[in-house]
Amino acid sequence: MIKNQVLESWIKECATLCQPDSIVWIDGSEQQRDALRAEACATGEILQLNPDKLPGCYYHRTAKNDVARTEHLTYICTTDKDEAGPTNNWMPPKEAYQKAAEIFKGSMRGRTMYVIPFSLGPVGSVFSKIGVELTDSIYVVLNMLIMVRCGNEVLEVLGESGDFTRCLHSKADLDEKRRLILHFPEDNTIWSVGSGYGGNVLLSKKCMALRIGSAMARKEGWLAEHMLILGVEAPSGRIEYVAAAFPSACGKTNLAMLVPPEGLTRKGYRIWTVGDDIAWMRIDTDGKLWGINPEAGFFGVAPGTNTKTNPNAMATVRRNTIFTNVLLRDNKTVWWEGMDGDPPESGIDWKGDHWTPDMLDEKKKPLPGAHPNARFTAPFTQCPSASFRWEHHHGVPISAVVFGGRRARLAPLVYQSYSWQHGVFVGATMASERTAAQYGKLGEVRRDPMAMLPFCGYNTADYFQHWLLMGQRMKKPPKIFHVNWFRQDEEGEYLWPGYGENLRVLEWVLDRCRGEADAVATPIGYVPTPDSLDLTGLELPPKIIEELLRVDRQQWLAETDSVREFFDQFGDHLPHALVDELDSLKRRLVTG
Ligand code: OXD
Ligand code: MN
Repeated sequence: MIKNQVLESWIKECATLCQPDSIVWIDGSEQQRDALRAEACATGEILQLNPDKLPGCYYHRTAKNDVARTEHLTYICTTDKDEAGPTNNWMPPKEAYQKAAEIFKGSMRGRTMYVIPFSLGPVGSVFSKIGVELTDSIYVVLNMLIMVRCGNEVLEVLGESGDFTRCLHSKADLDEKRRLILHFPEDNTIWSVGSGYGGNVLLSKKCMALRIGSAMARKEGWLAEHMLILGVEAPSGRIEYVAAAFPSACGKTNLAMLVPPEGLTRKGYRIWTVGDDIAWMRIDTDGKLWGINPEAGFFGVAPGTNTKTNPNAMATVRRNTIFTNVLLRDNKTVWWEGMDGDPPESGIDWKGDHWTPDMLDEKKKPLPGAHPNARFTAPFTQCPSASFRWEHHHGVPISAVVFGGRRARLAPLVYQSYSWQHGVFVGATMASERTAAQYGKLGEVRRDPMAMLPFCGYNTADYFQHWLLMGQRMKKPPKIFHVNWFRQDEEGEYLWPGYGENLRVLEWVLDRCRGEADAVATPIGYVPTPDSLDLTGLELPPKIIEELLRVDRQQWLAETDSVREFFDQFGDHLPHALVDELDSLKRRLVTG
């Protein structure tokens, strides 16, 4: 095996700090994986599920205080505070290393330190980056073996001198007061301590592929985005690809795995999933944008997933899947709120307590059996709609970029930006309103530019500038659109049926990219003419369609004030081009 001296001495350094009893290299073999599963079953860290009904599936519960990403404990650690920008938590690197080292010190005593070499992207592709995660959690190892390409083949590509992202993780004592998720873009390093929850500890995902990835992408001239990628196959056999960004909890995984409604399936439409969460995109020699999904698995939210909302996800998780914080049924299968059929008569809930469906919480609401952020970790290749180009070292050409938010009134079903620069403005001002089911005040608008607010590894205003520059470097940039599946009527009823029907909107988007669909120019962008959307088989009264496509000038004028307020926090870093776009929008709203 080739030795990489930098890697070896970094492992030594981390071992001196954490003091594990032993060090085990993850080689990517099935034998080693099976042995680790057996060991974790023996300690109770995971539990094997019913092998007849869920072959190769395992169950895990996190600590009760450790069930989601902890944004308030997540930091970008750069020498200069300005570099992290106003929307990130910041800590100077020296202080961050010192604070975390106190927690890491001796944290692996009595434990094994696993060394996981991994590749984000197909091993050896120009798109790909190598990381190495050191962790004291077998659960993390087993998840990483699904989520990314791991093992010896990655070390071969790393070679003697190759660079890699240094990812150090220890569960330590899982004390929330001793939990930190630290990113050091200047050192290509991530330190995560005190958590065992996926988003905080599968360091390839949000930490490397997005936070460190976005900082690398800026330096090297590419894009690391919180986006799904899907291919739409038309009846002619032509496949075109869309990259789409939505804030968390807006149905990104569902859209990525969309099953066309019956009418469109009969016509010959088909969706190919390339990725459901992260896209890395580069400009190729043809002057176009090409993208890959750097991951190899899905880490999806289980509650709400069923054969109507996402039949492909249900098929994906039937085998070789790790379920975290769902309800464990008496027959050693799993259940979650919003799954098909009736709830089981009893089971063990995500906290490990006996559960029956009639139980109430302290607010007299039904006691959930699964945590609302319960997850499945499943191999990408098990998805029935998995794209045959997923492993392609060159990725797929991106025809359209789609931004989406959850807006009850403001945004129409879909609109197209006037230019790349206008599209960047649309992405930068993306927002969602909180629904009754969410934390915070009902209707409150949360801006989440490009769905990257919690994931941008540097100053978000500089990130906008990077997007603008990327557009200037492309001969044929993708067209940029905005969608809103969540528009409501006066009674709060959704106007658009969503799910599979969203393909009708994607059809319009791709037709526009080819210059083949009609639209009307409005102050906010091009909106479909009612008959340019293919709505055959969908009984939507014309009045509803009109309402879905309506642009209300007064509401949009109020929106421009809120955008200005949002922009103000970035001071001098905000690109002038975005202020120009805001001024132009306002002018079009007043005079257009
Ligand atoms: C996720 C998220 O877990 O966006 O993918 O929160
Ligand atoms: Mn995500």
